[in-house]
Amino acid sequence: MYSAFASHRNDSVLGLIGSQDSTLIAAHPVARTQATSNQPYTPVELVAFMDSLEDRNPGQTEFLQAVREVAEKVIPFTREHPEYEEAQILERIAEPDRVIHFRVTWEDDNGAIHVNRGYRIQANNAIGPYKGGLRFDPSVTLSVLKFLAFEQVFKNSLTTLPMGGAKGGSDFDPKGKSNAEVMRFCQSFMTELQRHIGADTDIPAGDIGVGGREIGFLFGQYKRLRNEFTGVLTGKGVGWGGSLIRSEATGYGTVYFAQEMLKHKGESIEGKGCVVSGSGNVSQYTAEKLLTLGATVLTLSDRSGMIHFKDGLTEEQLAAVMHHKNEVRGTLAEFASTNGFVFHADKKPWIVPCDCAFPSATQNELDDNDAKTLLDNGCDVVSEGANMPSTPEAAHRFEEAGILFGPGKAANAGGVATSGLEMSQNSLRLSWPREEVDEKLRGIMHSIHETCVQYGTENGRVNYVTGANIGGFVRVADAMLAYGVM
Ligand code: NDP
Ligand code: 2IT
Repeated sequence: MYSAFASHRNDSVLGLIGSQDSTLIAAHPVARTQATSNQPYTPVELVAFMDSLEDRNPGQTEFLQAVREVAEKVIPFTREHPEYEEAQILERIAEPDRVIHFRVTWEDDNGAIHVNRGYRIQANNAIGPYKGGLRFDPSVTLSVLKFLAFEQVFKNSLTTLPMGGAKGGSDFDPKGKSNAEVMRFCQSFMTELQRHIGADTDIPAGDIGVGGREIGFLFGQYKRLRNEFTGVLTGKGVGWGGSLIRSEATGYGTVYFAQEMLKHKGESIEGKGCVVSGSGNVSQYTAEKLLTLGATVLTLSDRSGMIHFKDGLTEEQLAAVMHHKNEVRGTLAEFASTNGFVFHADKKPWIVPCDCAFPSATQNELDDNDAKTLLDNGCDVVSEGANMPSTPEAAHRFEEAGILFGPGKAANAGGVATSGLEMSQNSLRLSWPREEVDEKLRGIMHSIHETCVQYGTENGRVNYVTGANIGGFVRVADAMLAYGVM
């Protein structure tokens, strides 16, 4: 019986049974109540589980959303596998092992002092040391990082590599800061974080607002404070312990996953019209791989709005966008105006008719209306480069439509998988050639697809949300069972 969280609200389903709600009394434990039209049936156990979780984590909307998506799939599964239910595995995964919260004080170029918040959420290390990115963005909150750390547990499990789940970051905004300011912030951040991480303990990497520049400053400070050159961070430069293909890996992997889904249906990505959101690391290499494979890239976007490349993005144009975003650190609005592109301020790519969509910017960037527009326009492949970019309503709509919908924890796992390969190379003290890393990345994306097929095939069709959530859960759950009660 769900849920064994220590505190229950009085009006939870468990409380309702035998008291106020006759529908639920009659329904418990097998029948289901129905939510809004495009949502799946809600088992009573799910309501109880989510009520308890909400009591323990009030207001943590992103975290609750991420856990709910997993619980919708895992709770019905654990009813058929009572060993997981009895051991309260899902409740245990939904409570991070450790939440580290610290002050980051730094000085700007004018000598003014600033205070930011730093975090590291160590969610679960059942199958390997904690592993996951760092995000520097003003939107960072405890809830956002807890959702990302929770997702990471399942994603890392799907890669088959030995990595637990974590996430960290700060509400620091690198935009508009000088290199020296970013350096001082990173040094201050690492001065505290270094106590909590290590090559066999917890290995951070990049995410939104944390790229090669930030990883350099962070790694340099770790090395200075600890006097050791170890694989404590991934996404390092190739000349100082980084892996070839790591920069490209998330975007490439998201396209490889779309290829796998299409191949399973007897189709190919060649010639498909694709919309890509964002114009950062993941979006850039998603676009690059799509061009290499003969697909057409119709859009890129950022916080300022969207460019619609009516004739398809060219390799030269992509190189120019990459220079503008990575070196100039400017907006797409500026890029469009200096390069003669029509710019759609504050618009998202989902209005552009396409075959495939690659949401690659941030969480909840694609809502129910956007999903409806995409489906109405004939889009039948969605491969999520970002973490949780589709709102629950949008994700349910894709699932119900039966399109090829690869959720982030499967589709974007190529990034962390290649981080795992970087860790292996660091341990071996050697570097693998580009082709070898790319081949391993392809193999991992293929195996994630196989796992989704294994756990997500329903009536002859693959539900990738079901497959990814259950497939990711089982490996972590089995390890936790082996360790006993802790
Ligand atoms: P970057 O910082 O390199 O790029 C982020 C892009 O998304 C930028 O174009 C940014 O716009 C845009 N963006 C961010 N927030 C918003 C917002 N609120 N509204 C509109 N656009 C926004 O980050 P990454 O490419 O590394 O990460 C993108 C996504 O992919 C994230 O969800 C991340 O968690 C996920 N991811 C990243 C992995 C990695 O290896 N880097 C691995 C797996 C998932 P602007 O340029 O204006 O800032
Ligand atoms: O969300 C993610 O998987 C990442 N940001 C990459 C994490 C990593 O450790 O490479």
